[in-house]
Amino acid sequence: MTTPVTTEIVDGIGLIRIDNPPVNALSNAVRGGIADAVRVLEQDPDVQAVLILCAGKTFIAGADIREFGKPRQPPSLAETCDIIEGCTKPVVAALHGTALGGGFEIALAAHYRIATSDARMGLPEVKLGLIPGAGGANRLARIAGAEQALEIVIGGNPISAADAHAVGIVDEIAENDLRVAATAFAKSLAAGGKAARPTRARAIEAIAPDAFETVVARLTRKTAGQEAPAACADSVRRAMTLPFDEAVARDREVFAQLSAGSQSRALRHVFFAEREAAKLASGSARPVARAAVVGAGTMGGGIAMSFAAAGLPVTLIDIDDAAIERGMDRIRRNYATSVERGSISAAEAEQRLALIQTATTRSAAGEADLVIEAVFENMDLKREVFRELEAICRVDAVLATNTSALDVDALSAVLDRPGRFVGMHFFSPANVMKLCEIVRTDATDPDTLATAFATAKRIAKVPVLARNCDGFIGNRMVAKRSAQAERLLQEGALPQDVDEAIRAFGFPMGPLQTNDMSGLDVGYAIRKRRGTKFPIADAIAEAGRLGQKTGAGYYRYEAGSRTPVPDPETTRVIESVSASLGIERREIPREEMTERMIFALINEGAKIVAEGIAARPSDVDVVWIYGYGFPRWRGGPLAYADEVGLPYIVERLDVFAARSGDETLAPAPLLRELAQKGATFAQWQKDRA
Ligand code: T1G
Repeated sequence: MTTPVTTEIVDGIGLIRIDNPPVNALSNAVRGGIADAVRVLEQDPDVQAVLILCAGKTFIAGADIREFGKPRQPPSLAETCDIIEGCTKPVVAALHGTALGGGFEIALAAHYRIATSDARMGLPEVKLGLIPGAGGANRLARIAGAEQALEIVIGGNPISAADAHAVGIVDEIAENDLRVAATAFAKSLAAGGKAARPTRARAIEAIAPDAFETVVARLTRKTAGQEAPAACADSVRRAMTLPFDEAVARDREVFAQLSAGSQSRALRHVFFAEREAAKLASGSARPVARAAVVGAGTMGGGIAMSFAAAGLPVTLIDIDDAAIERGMDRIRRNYATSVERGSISAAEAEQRLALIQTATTRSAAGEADLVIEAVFENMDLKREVFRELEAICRVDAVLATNTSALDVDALSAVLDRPGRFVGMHFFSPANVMKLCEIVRTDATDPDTLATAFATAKRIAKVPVLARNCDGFIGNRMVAKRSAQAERLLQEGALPQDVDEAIRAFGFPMGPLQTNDMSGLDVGYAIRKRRGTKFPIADAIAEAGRLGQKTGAGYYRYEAGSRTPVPDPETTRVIESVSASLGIERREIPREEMTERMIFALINEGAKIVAEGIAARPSDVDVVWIYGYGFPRWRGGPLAYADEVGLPYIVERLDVFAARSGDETLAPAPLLRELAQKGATFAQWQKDRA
């Protein structure tokens, strides 16, 4: 078996080279190999300094996430770091690519760091529900100060080599070849008689307690419900107050607790789920150098902005100058807001605007490699658009629809070459939301699918494959939650109760508040078309309360404000509908509200995977996390169901269905079957892979 760690001595420098594709993760063999290599080189009289560097596209990107929960051989990562730090000869870490998590901890345990200018580094453990497990916070605080340590450990976002250099984390930026520059750097240390420089011996730059707490408060503001961010803050706090070894020992205990907990399990699940969802079994993507979007409304404009943000030229097409002007105006206002907020520079906004061309004839789509239709949700109109696009576009151009509600097979039937047609369902606001459901029809060919996937990734979206059905994956499930929200209102809840039950679960917004934001006329029109009735939602819309845009919906809104305020007028409408339905209103416990809405989602998710609408349960989780704000640390609806236990969910759904007479709440056959077998969605997915 080849070893992932090799050594070599060149001109008095002991090189430790790690080669463990794809990302040089710290497997048992890598940790042990580094520790052994340091020990050997330390003893070698020919070696004056030690250099750690990695093969492939990156420095060590962290612990091996697949090994979590499995038995580990010594040395632990903390021990490996101690051995590096304790080396009596200077140790240099040479960083390229992404030095993350345990990889960055290794680098911090080295005495010096040199990095390529495009290297990035950080401690993303918080995003996996963890704290740095091998003294990362303690060493980082000593090198860069407590405040930087808080930013990096709680924020979890990597920083650039230049920023790391500015705060003293990186000692030198390699101007050209990393190995050459790092060897020269190590030699200069040896020549200058520079000794080992153990990080643990350095003092921490002080920060006043109130200033510390202010930074913690800012960084943890949006992390309600999660354990890891506060644990990360505690780790930095301990770095300042406890002796090094004691602080690291406590870190290791906390790390062990967190990694055995449900939140970290959920977050690790999502890490792999989103990578799995983005993979396709077949097809090769065609290059996309220019896109076109037909329809300059809110959706079309947001999609065009996503292309521009990725540096891809896009033509935005609508029927006349007025429509284009309205669309471009909205786009310009969006950019102005981003510049104001500092999320992009004025120059970047200009560059992006310059990539968005406009046209008032559909023939302008002729140059595009991929065209996305985003016109009004009307079958006849869309069919007409696609018939025309087929005549205009090259035969190898992909034709995509952004429909969220129409039958994509029926749409594709108007084309002579339906193989090039696919659904690309973006979520509103499309320039912000990451999810893109890629909907295949019975005729979509593999290359078309691959092109849609590659394009979605290129514009920084998370693509998930769906098959055709009413609502695809996400909206089909959301409809079940909406139905429960309506029932809860009829039975005794008020909008603020329903929304709070969902927010307390960890969603950023409740369903009714969300409806107010998107406009209550949308759902009303869909229900009318389908002949379904939501008596309370209908009564509110019929009263002209269409949500934020009319100043009132489920809530009322002060002029210019988006803050929902509970409204006695809504209460009156709700109570009168309950009375007219002959329902005696009751106080509904919060837990029941949460369970009815969440379990309804899970139940529909089970039907969706059983029917093959979603390729796997973890895809449903990705859809909900990226499209609907499902709390990532709960893993998505189906991972959450596994965590809660399927028998409990079946039992509760049976109770809810019996009590309400609502057939849609009866447990899905797959859910019942898995529960009876004591199985999980995760197992079912694995068995079928
Ligand atoms: N462990 C195992 N597999 C990993 C991995 C890891 N740490 N990182 C990536 N992979 C796999 C990934 O699943 C994919 O596999 C392939 O590598 C390429 O990844 C003790 C607790 C490094 C920026 O959180 O952020 O250290 O799908 O498609 O876009 O304190 O991967 O091909 O089979 O994402 O070029 C901390 C996680 C761990 C880094 C590269 N580290 N990784 O992005 O490629 S916790 C992380 C990333 C820790 C210590 C602790 C990214 C990347 P496959 P990719 P990429």
